[in-house]
Amino acid sequence: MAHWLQTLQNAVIDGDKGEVESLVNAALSQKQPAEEILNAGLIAAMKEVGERFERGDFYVPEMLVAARAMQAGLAIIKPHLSQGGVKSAGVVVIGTVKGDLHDIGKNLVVMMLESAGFEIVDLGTDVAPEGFVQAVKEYNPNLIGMSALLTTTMTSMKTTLHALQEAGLRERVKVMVGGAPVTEDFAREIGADGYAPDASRAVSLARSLAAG
Ligand code: B1M
Repeated sequence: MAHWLQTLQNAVIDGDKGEVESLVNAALSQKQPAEEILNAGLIAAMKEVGERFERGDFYVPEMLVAARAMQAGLAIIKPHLSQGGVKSAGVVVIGTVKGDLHDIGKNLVVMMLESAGFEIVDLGTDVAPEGFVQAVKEYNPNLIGMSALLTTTMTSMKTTLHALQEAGLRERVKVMVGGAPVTEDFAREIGADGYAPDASRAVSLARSLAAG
């Protein structure tokens, strides 16, 4: 692995926000591709953070500072991922489901969808089924996107789909789901319209769902 990537990963893992910011800026000024900084630098580092947490080498505070450092890096590369000036590809209401506070992956999906020309209504984290229902009434989106990072909160996706059905809104929107524990099978089982394993595939899925 290139030395600068290893250094960037270490800075995220150590939760050194200032160092992450200066390393991302330096990489961009050396014309390193934003996608490589994102995937091989920031995302790879968060994977390592998760593995350390699983092994018991890291606790919640370390995860939290690493997440803050990653978000700082994301904010810097955001404009470099955008193509800008694209006409609206559709409206997406998106949120992390009830009980779940993880938002880095969801924010990344938002960023990529924005770059692809979607208008986004971001409901944030810990969004109850009623929150999604209300947003469909208010914004009349083409799509709903739900993110979950915990096995315990995945079930809230099913509850939300049920709430949409109950409110008579299910036919009005397509629903896509994602997040580390979510699978294609799970998506099918709960009756979602699609599943994407990462942010770039979320864009192709959103395009095909919005077109259909
Ligand atoms: Co948490 N956490 N966490 N955590 N955390 C995980 C998810 C965990 C896997 C760590 C581990 O044990 N290895 C584990 C879950 C175990 C499980 O349920 N299977 C876990 C746990 C247990 C917890 C707590 C319960 C810990 C505790 O308190 N004891 C607690 C729960 C809090 C809550 O939500 N109620 C908790 C808390 C936290 C922090 C707050 C400290 C922090 C989150 C900060 C934040 O998000 N603002 C945190 C972090 C950082 C993680 C890890 C380390 C990293 C998550 C991340 O940001 N990944 C994570 C371990 C891991 O995932 N390796 C872990 C990077 C991100 C780019 O990837 O989110 O997967 P991801 O998103 C991807 C795809 O999944 C996909 O695209 C994204 C980009 O490619 N995607 C979608 C995501 N959403 C999508 C939606 C789509 C389509 C694609 O369509 C709509």
